Amino acid sequence: MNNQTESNMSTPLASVPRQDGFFMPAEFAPHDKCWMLWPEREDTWRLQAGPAQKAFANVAKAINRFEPVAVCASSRQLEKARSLLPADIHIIEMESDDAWMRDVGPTFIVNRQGEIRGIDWEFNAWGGLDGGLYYPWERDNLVASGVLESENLKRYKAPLILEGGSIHVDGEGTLLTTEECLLNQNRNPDLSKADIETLLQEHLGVEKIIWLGRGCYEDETDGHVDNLCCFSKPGEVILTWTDDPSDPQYEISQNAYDTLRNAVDARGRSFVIHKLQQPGPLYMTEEESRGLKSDDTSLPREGGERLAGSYVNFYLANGGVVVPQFNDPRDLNALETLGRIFPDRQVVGVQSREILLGGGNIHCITQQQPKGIV
Ligand code: KQY
Repeated sequence: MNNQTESNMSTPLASVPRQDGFFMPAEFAPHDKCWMLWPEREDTWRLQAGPAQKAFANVAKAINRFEPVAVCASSRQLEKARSLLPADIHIIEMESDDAWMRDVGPTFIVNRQGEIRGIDWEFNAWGGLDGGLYYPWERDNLVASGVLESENLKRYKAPLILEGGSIHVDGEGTLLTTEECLLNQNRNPDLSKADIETLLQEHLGVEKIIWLGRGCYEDETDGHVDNLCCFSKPGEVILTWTDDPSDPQYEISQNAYDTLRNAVDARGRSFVIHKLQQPGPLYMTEEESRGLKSDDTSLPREGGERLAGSYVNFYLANGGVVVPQFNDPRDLNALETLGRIFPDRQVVGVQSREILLGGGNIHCITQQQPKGIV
């Protein structure tokens, strides 16, 4: 059980990870396990979160084929989570404000001696009172330390508001992010671009930061990179794509493509860029919106709104790729394309529209804990 409060949190380390020899490995490096949270918020998840809970359970089961999964659930949801998850998935009692482990969980870092530690970023619900998605978010802000405590891992507290979905690394010194998110005035208004680069370098052990412009069209996170573009291996990236010039996503993806084509990574390599055709466009239906509880502490979700659907929001498990599926004509193309990009991994699709309705997808609800490197 984990009942994290600010008063019982362990003291963070006084140093910074790079100075201690720690860096963030890529998602495609081997994992020890995958962390998730259990959805229950009725203004994010329709119909008392029932359909989302089934979708989260299906994601957990798909990942569990490749690596162990730990799911954190509130005391009110322990029984429900247990009834929908197989016995070999570990359930841990933990409070949170919603279920986005990528964004509220720790970023795990490793050193060359096989030790693992975690970074506890500051979290403000994707923008605080200036465009954030709900209020309050204190319980979310305690999840990273709760996870690290339950694993008995040392913690660095980073002086930066940052969600895990806003960064991707190649494990060889390069980081991908978007200006729309990390330079947004609703995250770290007092820090310059250079200050943010320095904090990323000191905490993640990266040398080179590739700044893409905007994230996916209508992405409510202010353009998280994990919905737009990710590494498939050092020197190779996958970018969400559309060939329809009348779609606002066209210009965004084109722009990211041009930036990537003209960039080199930390080791001086030019990028191989794989284009992954987006689904849809997809929209929330009136019926889906009616299933949500409305509340003045969170963003209203209306029928007819465009959803930021993207197949790039997949999770790389040990030997597997767990990919969003939307019952869309492009689903199969996404599975085949990813199968060609990752010939040594098994590609598994999971229906995830219910997760998308909450504003994210499979990558956003998961967080890999790497194996120590020795
Ligand atoms: O992109 C992600 N990493 C998270 C999406 C969060 C959406 C909140 N409603």
